[in-house]
Amino acid sequence: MRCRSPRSSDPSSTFMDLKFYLTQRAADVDAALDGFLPKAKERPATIHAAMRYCVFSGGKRLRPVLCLAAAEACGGEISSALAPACAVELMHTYSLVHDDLPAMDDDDLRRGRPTCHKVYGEGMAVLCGDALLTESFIVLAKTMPTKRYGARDFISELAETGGSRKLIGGQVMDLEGEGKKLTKRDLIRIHEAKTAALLTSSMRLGAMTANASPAKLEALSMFGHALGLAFQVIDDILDVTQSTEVLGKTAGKDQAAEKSTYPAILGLAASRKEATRLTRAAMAALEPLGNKATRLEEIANHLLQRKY
Ligand code: GRG
Repeated sequence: MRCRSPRSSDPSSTFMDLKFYLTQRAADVDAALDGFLPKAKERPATIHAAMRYCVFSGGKRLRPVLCLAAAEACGGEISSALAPACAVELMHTYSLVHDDLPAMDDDDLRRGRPTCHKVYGEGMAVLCGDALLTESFIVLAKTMPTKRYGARDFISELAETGGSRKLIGGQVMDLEGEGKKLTKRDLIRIHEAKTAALLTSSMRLGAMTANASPAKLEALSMFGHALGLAFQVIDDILDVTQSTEVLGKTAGKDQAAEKSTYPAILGLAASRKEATRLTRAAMAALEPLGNKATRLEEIANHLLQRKY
C-alpha cells in the first residue's frame, strides 16, 4: 500500500485551516449535545447536572469530529452524522467517568477539573456513567437510515464496541494486567479494545450515514484502527513527558501504577517511531478515498504532533 504524506506546500496555512475546522466541528458537536441532553434543571436535577458537568468539560471531541470527517470524506452531510457523533462522545464520556472511579483508575482530575465522583460523590458518578451510556443509544437512535445501513446496523456497531469484547473487555485486561509484565502483543490487545475500537466505530458510523460503499467502509475501519493504536501510543508517551497542568489529568499515573505501557516496554524513542509507523499506516489505508481523505490525513498528522 502506498504511504501518503500530508500536504506539504504550506504547512502553517494547512495547520490554520485544520485548527479552524476542528474548532468549528467541535462547536457543531457541542451545540448538538446541548440539544440532545436533558436540561440541567430537569428532575432529578442532580443527575442531569452531573451529566452536563462531565460532557461539557473541555474534551477534545476527537471521536465525534472523526465521525463527521468520515461522513464528509464519503460525500455525506454533517447534519446527518451529528447524532452518531454525539453518541460516540457520550459513550466515551461514560467510560472516562467510570474509569476515574476509586474502584478503577482512581483519579481526581479529568479535563483539568475535579472528576465526577469528586464533585457529585461515587454513587452519583456510577449513575452518571450509566445514564451517559444509555443516553448514547437514545441519541444514536435518532440517526436516519440510508440505503445500505438501517437502524440495526447503527445500533449494533456501537453496542458491540461498548461491550465486553471491546471497551469493557479492554478495561478488564487493563485491570488484570496491573503490576504484571505484559508483552507488546498483550498491550496491543488492550489498546485495540480500549481505544482503537471506539475510534474505528466513530469512523464507521460517520461513513454509514453517508451510505459509504463496503470498500470505503473497510478503508475507514483500517484508518480508525491504526489511528486508534497510534493515539494510545502517543497518550502513553505524553503520560511520561508532559505535566499534569498541560494534560488536564494526572501525569505519570501509568508509571506509578506499574502499568505496562509502550514507553515502559519499548522505551521512548522506539515508542515515538511506533506512533509514526502507525500514523503512516492509517494514512495509507485512506488510498481508496483519494482527495476526499485530505482532512483525515491532516487530523492523523495533527494527532501525531499533539502535546496533550
Ligand atoms: C468501560 C470503565 C470503562 C472503561 C473502558 C475507554 C476506557 C476503557 C477507559 C477510559 C480511560 C482511558 C485511558 C482510555 C484510553 C483512551 C484514551 C486515551 C482516552 C482519552 O481520550 P481523549 O484524550 O480525552 O480524547 P478527552 O478528554 O479529550 O475527550
